[in-house]
Amino acid sequence: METLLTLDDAERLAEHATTPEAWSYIVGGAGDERTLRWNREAFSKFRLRYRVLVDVSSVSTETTVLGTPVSMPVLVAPMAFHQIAHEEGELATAKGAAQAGTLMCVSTVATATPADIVAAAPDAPRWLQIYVFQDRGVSDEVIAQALESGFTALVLTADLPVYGIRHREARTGFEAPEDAVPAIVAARERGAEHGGHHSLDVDLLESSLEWDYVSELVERWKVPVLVKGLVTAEDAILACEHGAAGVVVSNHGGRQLDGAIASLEALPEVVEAVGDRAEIYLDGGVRRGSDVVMALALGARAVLVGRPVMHGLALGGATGVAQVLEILREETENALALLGCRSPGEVTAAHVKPA
Ligand code: FNR
Ligand code: LAC
Repeated sequence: METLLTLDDAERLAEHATTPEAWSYIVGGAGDERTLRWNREAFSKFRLRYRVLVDVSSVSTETTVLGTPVSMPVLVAPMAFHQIAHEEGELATAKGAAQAGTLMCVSTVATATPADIVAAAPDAPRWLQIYVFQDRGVSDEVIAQALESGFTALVLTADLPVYGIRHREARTGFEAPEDAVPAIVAARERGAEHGGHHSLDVDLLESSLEWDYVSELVERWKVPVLVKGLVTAEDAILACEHGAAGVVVSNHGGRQLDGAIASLEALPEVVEAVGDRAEIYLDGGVRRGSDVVMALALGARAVLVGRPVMHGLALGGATGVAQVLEILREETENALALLGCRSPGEVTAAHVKPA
């Protein structure tokens, strides 16, 4: 594959490396795609206050996430169906993330089992994203297998009680590769009916979940639980009260409620409400190292990136994923140095102000 300079390069080139159907699913947002745009635009609503004459001859992007060491404050966001981008699917993503030294959050609706993903890159850190099937046994089996294979945390996605309205997918007629999704195959084997009118067969998923499910997860599985997909202080406080070890400030990459607040704009209120009771993560629209440090300055411990990873995967499998992540790592290192910081831990609220 050709060498990429920026994440935007990867996006531009990846369009030609995928089918129109897969592309519509990957890049699309909900409704008029306002939130999708706002996620990106929000990074122009704050300005970095950099400090000078700091010895930055040695800068490291390394940090920890829930105690796990990673090469940079950038993780791979959970995304469904990696096989639509590359035949090796999640196995390639896992290898690419491992090569870049960072953590992959694996989707419940991955096109590979947790055990196979671990086998592809055994020594890399991993979290499991959870969607709860109406047949709870399906989710429990995925969780049990992931934890046995060495996954270290559960990330409950809370912003998909129903599927967003996604016109791009509808127009191309994208269909999920459901037969290649072990969790969906298991749900069928256990008698679930095919609902079939969305790309993700969300009729299989539970739309009645409430906060007590977070405490249930915490008590049952005895690993840290994060709640992903909240954008308010109110919900962040509830997450803490129900035992969450972390929250991911996210609007699902603009794929769910159109008109929802940009994730970066929601970050300050969550940071203020949570304090040091839980680790705070952010995703949505992160495309530059300068975005990463801005999120850190606003109080995130790390960010997750979604679509750019799919773009890298489509372009070059594991190598493409590693290249995209390495671009972000190098840009983050550069931004840290120019901000006057030697490590992510040195970035503070004083490094940012509203535009
Ligand atoms: C997602 N996202 C997602 N989230 C989740 O919790 N479980 C999932 O299975 C998926 N699937 C999924 C598929 C695709 C193709 C995309 C693009 C996104 C949302 C994802 O985790 C994350 O919140 C956003 O992608 C972040 O925004 P950016 O980085 O794509 O702008
Ligand atoms: C999506 C679901 C699967 O955003 O999370 O497409």
